[in-house]
Amino acid sequence: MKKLVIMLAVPLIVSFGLLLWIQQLNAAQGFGGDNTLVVYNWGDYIDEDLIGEFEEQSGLKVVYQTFDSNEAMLTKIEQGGTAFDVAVPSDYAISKMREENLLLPIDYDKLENFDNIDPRFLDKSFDPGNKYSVPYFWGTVGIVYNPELVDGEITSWNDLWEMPLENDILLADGTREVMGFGLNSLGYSLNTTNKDELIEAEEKLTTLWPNIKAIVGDEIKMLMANREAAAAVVWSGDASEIMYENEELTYVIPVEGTNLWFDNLVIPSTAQNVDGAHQFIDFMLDAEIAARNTDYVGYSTPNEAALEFLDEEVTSDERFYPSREVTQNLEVYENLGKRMNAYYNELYLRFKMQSK
Ligand code: SPD
Repeated sequence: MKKLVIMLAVPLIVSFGLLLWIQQLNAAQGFGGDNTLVVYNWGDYIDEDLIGEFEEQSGLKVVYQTFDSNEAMLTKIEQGGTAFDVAVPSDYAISKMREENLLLPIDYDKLENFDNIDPRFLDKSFDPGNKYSVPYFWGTVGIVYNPELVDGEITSWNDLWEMPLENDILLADGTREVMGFGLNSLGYSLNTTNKDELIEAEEKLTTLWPNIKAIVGDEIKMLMANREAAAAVVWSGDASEIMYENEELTYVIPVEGTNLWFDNLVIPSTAQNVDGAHQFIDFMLDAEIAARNTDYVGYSTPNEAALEFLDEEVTSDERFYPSREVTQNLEVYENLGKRMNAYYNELYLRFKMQSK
């Protein structure tokens, strides 16, 4: 009996201690608690005016932090040092967070605006029934290019190797994105776990180095808009933003296929302000707010009710709002498990280290 009490008490004391430690750490950093909301989002992924408006409306102080990859976000949340109330992971990262018990279920009684979401973006395999996540933006990975700087039309991943593009290509820095197009260019799945296919993709990517100018983050938009490179592998929303800055450019979903991705709002399990998190998610789901955010960020919204407030020229553009017929042939990243993720990272790092 004594043994049983100890067995039950130890995990409880450890969890309580961890919670206390997180609270103290947050307090020391100047945030956390009932009047604060800690939001963790991708860089360049919100109209920051909306944060101020939410603060005014809710009376909460928003502490806003950004990340530049799912891997960076996951590491920080897994470490547990900061108690984020809302985060914005992508599909496969959501599946991983569910597996690791890092998410709290969404209380749909607290979301008045959830019906604004187009059902097409719900109930995906990474979160059946949307128990833990609410759609934020979606899109594809493809090639944005400047027809004036390229000799011909780019339609496929293999054009990046075959067209005269020496030192003229930028790549968005992401393991899955780069390994993914290497695999797709060979006709393989971007979720493959076949090591021979992965090595072949890495070796093929290495032969692209003479054409690669740089591997970069959010600055890719500014570089492309300023004609610093002829083509870039990017998320569709970045392409739309670049094309807004420079109308010469265009975006293509390569013929071999590509990644279809979904970024969703979630509530991490260490959240200190679960009620505030729901208020924030519901605010972002409001049709007019979502439309303003979409207009500002340039990515594609899953919020059907927001579409009527957006320019039809944008929402009917199949490059950024591809139809079901197109998306059904694209692949969503799967959560490949710890070992395979590490293997993808290892190959990507090896590829990066072979830069000229
Ligand atoms: N600057 C905002 C970038 C958001 C990109 N999210 C796409 C993730 C695809 N896995």
